[in-house]
Amino acid sequence: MVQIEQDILSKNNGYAATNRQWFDAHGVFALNLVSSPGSGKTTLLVKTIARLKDQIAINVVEGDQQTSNDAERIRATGVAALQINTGKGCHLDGHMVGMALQRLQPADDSLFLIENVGNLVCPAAFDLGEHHKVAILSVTEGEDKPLKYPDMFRAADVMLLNKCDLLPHLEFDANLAEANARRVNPKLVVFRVSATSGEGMDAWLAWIRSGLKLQGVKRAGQVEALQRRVQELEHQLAQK
Ligand SMILES: Nc1nc2c(ncn2[C@@H]2O[C@H](COP(=O)(O)OP(=O)(O)O)[C@@H](O)[C@H]2O)c(=O)[nH]1
Ligand SMILES: [Mg+2]
Ligand SMILES: [Zn+2]
Repeated sequence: MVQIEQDILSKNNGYAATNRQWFDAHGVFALNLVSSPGSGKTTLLVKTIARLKDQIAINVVEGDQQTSNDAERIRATGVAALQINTGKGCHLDGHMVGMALQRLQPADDSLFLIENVGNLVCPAAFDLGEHHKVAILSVTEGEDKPLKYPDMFRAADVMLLNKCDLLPHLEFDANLAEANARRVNPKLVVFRVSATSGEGMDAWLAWIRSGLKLQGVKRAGQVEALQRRVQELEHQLAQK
């Protein structure tokens, strides 16, 4: 069993590495949204897209076991979305995202958003080639979820604490939830948001914009390094 698992994961990592190289070569910023079902991934994506789509080209991959409901919700915003149905599967993998890239053909310097299958367990183990996993925890799920599903909160670089508009009606302790998440991952960046009221969304959008800018700078750096290498080679040839 362990051997099979290792084989599957190492094959997946190969696909993921290819995806990441492609993203980096094109200045595309890729995020993988992971959470339990119903924490608000699709709602957050719709609101995020509505705020960014006039300035940034965006493509979306939607993962669910069945239905294309979420892709339809995304397409209603006017951006391209591809639905992947995993059937019995409970996560997206690197190969699926590679196929989606071929279909969607994202523009250079665009934003690529992946909504993973709602599941706090195995999407943590599957690299899709994204730059960051973004874990969504909603305030109706309990403060202890980062402790119960530590792999996911360790694999993520960002946590969106969603549905904060409901806090006045609940006994949820947002500080405790954040502390629990930081216990498993001290470097976690946390944004408290509400997809429905819009609170906290500015900071999340600013984080996306800066990640996208960094991708552009990295790509420019790659181009410069290549140009320098070509100059060096030409210089060497000229001396022969
Ligand atoms: N009160 C509140 N409800 C939300 C918020 N975000 C999402 N929801 C609701 O939570 C439910 C599940 O949202 P959805 O985006 O489909 O979650 P997903 O399964 O993670 O994609 C829907 O009924 C949403 O309207 C929020 O910030 N506040
Ligand atoms: Mg969804
Ligand atoms: Zn799975």
